[in-house]
Amino acid sequence: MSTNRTFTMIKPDAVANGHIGAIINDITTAGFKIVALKYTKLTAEKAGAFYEVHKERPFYNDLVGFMSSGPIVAAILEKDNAVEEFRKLIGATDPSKADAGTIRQKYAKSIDANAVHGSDSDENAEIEGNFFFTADERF
Ligand code: YYY
Ligand code: MG
Repeated sequence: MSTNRTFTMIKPDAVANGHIGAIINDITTAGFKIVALKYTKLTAEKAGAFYEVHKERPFYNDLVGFMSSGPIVAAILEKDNAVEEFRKLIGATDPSKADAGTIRQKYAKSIDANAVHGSDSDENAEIEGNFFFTADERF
């Protein structure tokens, strides 16, 4: 059974390049409702914990460094079939392979600085949303 929520971050590259407003507009225009929203910056420790599942991968240290390099926007989004629908909206991990019109195709420059995160399962959406938001910060 799929739930109707997913978790996203607008990553440091997209924030630094001034794309917060455009990306949030794409997300809401696609029919997602924002049920939690936060502008914050991850410490290296927090970024490392968030991406713990990738800790054996060769890109892990660079990923943690990048994700803690500047502010991000975290959000919980609601829509039917949210996880899958949001992965479609953001496009492939490598922006050079992302379909035209997807957020990564429009706003990302490289696979390591790829503008946005999107949860890959209902279970991870729940875990990741709880990582950033307390019960009184989501509606
Ligand atoms: O879920 P998604 O973000 O599309 O990709 P993951 O395979 O979960 O990797 C997480 C994150 O790691 C990715 O968004 C960028 C970075 N990364 C990388 O820098 N180099 C790779 N070859 C693969 C992933
Ligand atoms: Mg992933």
